[in-house]
Amino acid sequence: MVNIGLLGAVSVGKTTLLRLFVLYVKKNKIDSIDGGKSCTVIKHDFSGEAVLNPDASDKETKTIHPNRVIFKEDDTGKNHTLFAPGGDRSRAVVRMGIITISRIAKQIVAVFACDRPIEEQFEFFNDVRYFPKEIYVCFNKFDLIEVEDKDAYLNEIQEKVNDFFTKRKIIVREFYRTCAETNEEYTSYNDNAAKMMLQIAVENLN
Ligand SMILES: Nc1nc2c(ncn2[C@@H]2O[C@H](COP(=O)(O)OP(=O)(O)OP(=O)(O)O)[C@@H](O)[C@H]2O)c(=O)[nH]1
Ligand SMILES: [Mg+2]
Repeated sequence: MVNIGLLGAVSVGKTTLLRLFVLYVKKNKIDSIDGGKSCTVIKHDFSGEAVLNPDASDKETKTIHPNRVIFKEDDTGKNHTLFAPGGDRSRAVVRMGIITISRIAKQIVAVFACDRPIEEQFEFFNDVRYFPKEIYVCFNKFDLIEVEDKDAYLNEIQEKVNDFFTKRKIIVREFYRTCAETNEEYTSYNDNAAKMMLQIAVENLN
C-alpha cells in the first residue's frame, strides 16, 4: 500500500489529475499505456469540492477537503491511495488538509501549472513543513504553454524547480510533463499523467 499526495498551489490541476486517473482505470486505458497494467478503482471521494460560482455556465470548483482515490493493482492485489488536498492555504480548513496529507503520504508529487509563473507557485511549498527526502515533480497544463518551443521552456523551469528543492535538501526523483484535461491533441500527455500516478505507486511498494 502506497499513499501518494499531490500537492501544489491553487488550481494547478491536482483534482483534475485524480479524475483523469479514475477515468483511465474505469475505461481500462491504464492497461495499455507505457508501463501500464490492469487496475480497479475501489473508492473515490470528490465530495470536498465547492462550486465557485453556481450561476456560471462552467461550474469551476475548488477543493476544500482532500480528494481521495483508492485503487487496486489487479495482478498483485495491492491497494494504493492518491490524495489531493486543496491549494488555497489562506483558508484554515484547506491548510489543515494540506498538513494532514503531507504527513500521511509517503510519496509526494509537487504539481506546478506550466501556464503561470513558477516563482509564485514556490510560495505554496515554503509553507509545507513535512517533506520526504525525495519527491516527484509534475508540470501540468502542458497544453496551455504559449511559447513555440514547449520543451525548451520546460527545461528552463525544470532547472529552477530543481534548484528550489535542492536548496531544501530535497531530491527530485523524476519530472513528469502532463495534461490533466482530456485533449485529443495531447493524448500522450494525458497518458503521462496516468503513468505518473501508477508508476509512483508501483515503484514504491517495497
Ligand atoms: N487546459 C487544461 N486545463 C486544466 C488542466 N488541468 C486542470 N485544468 C483546469 O484548471 C482548473 C483547476 O483545476 P483543478 O483540478 O480544480 O485544480 P486544483 O489544483 O485541484 O485546485 P485546488 O484544489 O482548488 O487548489 C479547472 O478548470 C481544470 O479544468 C490541464 O492540464 N489543461
Ligand atoms: Mg483540487
